[in-house]
Amino acid sequence: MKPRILVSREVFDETLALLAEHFDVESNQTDQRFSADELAARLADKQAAVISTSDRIDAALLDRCPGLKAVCNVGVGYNNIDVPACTSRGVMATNTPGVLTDSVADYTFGLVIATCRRVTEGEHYLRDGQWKGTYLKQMLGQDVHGATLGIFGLGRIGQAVAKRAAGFDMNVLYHNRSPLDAATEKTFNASYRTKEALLRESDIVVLLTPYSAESHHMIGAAELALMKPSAVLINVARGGIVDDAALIEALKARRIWAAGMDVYENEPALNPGFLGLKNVVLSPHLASASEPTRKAMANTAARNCIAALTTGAPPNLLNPEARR
Ligand code: 8YV
Repeated sequence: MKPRILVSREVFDETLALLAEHFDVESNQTDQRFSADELAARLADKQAAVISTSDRIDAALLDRCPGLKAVCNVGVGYNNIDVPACTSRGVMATNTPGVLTDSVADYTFGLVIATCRRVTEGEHYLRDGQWKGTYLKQMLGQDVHGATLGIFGLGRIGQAVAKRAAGFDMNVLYHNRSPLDAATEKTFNASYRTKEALLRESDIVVLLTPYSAESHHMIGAAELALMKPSAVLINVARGGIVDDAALIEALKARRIWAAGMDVYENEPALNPGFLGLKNVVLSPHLASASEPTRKAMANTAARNCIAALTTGAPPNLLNPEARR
């Protein structure tokens, strides 16, 4: 009898076909997100799950699913998974690093340009019938080329963004918990700064750090007050890294020039204070959403699931100590 698994959100047919070679698959192709209670009920008789980054895997759920051996995220961020709780119960947890790096870096640069050059504001202006012709001082923006780019989190995606910045002749600063080695800094032409110095010196601040209790509200009113009034903040990491209410106040008061957001606190129920502002670009968590990349993510999660229940050694295992 094949192991039984759950695919908690809609995936591609090729992903389902790959999984069906190994498992008895229950899949949520209607893509209606399960409540915590329904997710636990559906996992109660499963050995593994391919899940989305919006599915919360915590101790309470795991205690209702004693047969679970692996949870496999379709995504690189895994703050939705209580990994220590998985480990203590012998449940392997995996993610999908690498396959989405360039798509997220591309989108990040698109959000930088759209925010600095007011692309979406211009489109709304035109669609609303306000455009009566061009004039010299119309919708003036900030230049991206030659600007100082400050990256919070110079990991895989941050380094891909730094590579793209070279093409725009940008000065790249970064902040990590500790400085990278000189060779890596040289490769990406990036200079380490403390958090405060990066905020003060950057024209464009890009957030690419993982979400954790440590990074919760890493950017709040005090940090926004350090930024230049002409500066732009870009969040493509996770909702919660920015105190959205503080950001809204800073945007209203023009304490910073603009923001580009792809993730939000309590998404999809983002703070309604964003909706009336013109100096913010809002996108619905799309940074990895190219078709090839989302297929690669789903298939990577599937291969992690297959390996977890066959060899016990999934390629992207977050908690090796959980292996039984
Ligand atoms: C989402 C992401 O997972 O990879 C991540 O961490 O945030 C995104 O790629 C996306 O919503 C996939 O479902």
